[in-house]
Amino acid sequence: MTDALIFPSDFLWGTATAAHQIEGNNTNSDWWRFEHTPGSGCVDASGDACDSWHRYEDDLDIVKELGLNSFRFSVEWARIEPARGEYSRATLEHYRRVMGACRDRGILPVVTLHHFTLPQWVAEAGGFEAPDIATWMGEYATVVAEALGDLVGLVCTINEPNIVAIMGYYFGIFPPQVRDWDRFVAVNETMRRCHVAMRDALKAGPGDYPVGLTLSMTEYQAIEGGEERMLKSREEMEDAYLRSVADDDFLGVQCYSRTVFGPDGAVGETGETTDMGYAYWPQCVEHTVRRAAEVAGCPLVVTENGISGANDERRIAYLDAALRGLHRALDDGIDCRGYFQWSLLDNFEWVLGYTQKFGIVSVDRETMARSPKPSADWFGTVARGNSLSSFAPSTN
Ligand code: GCO
Repeated sequence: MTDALIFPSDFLWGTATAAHQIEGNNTNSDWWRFEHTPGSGCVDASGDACDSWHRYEDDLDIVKELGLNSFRFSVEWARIEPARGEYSRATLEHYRRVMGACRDRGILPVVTLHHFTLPQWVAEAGGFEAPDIATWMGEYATVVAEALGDLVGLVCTINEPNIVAIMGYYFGIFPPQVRDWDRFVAVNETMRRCHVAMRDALKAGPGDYPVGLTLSMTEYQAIEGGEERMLKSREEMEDAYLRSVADDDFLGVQCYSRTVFGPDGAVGETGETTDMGYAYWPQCVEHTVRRAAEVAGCPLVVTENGISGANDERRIAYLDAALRGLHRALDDGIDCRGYFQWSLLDNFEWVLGYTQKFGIVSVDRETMARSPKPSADWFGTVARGNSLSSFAPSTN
């Protein structure tokens, strides 16, 4: 028996999703309104998504059958607090049922409180530029903690605050479609305040569970003359956040690829790319985990990693290479406690709609039938064995 690569005995193996991308009919959110706004650039409206609001037990049965020990999903602020100070007990009870269904299947619920979407009342009041946004998010976290704190396993306060900031306030692609570096920088500062308000609210509530934010990271690289622009972007998108989380229970590291900078900013890829146009770059996991460990200094969890594409063999090769890199980092003593593949299901990929396939399970857009791909079986084998064989798949 050749030496397999063994992961830590209590390592978390899961897949990640998000409410707006899988539940369906999140009609009170800013994204629902954005998707139906001419000029938004949205390819599709989210509509029924994967109907996971109703089919979450089907999803959890798959997670259990694969032998994964955890599942990352988000709860939806727009459903929980549809109007300022008005909380839906029915919605909170629904999420208790989802978490109970996780626990009944021996699955640790890893719950995100904010994953890109806002209630329309918050967006109308200025969103992440509203003076009271940190207070509102802290109060929202208090309500969630009181209702769900006894059932959650890990809590991610804000998913990729840096992406919400850059996509919404600098690139102008996400709501509110602003293109202003200074406002982008200010929103990042606000995001860190919101995270602290939510973290402290959660810690003050019932239950005892790790709390952290999840950060979009990339393997930053520079070609001749690109160093300055690369460092400026990395400081704003990563380092300012990494320096702020030292006292958190964990940091969620989320990465997909690399980003190469030239003198005028990011440059296009010349090698193999995924359907998102990202470089096929599984090396990003080892790189970002090592960098996060060095700068942040708190425990880590890889809370998102994967690729979009119809070629499931390449997905297996990517995941295998990514996990080998993660294992090298673990071998060097880096404290990473889990890996969540993005995503369980082919789902709503924001402005790109249903054109992207990140899932290890496909979803029939008409019938909503779930069909695990070979990558699901491969990933389940890795998770159940808590190990990688010593030989990589031939397609690496
Ligand atoms: C993100 C979000 C996910 C995306 C995934 C694929 O990291 O952008 O957390 O909602 O769907 O990353 O792009």
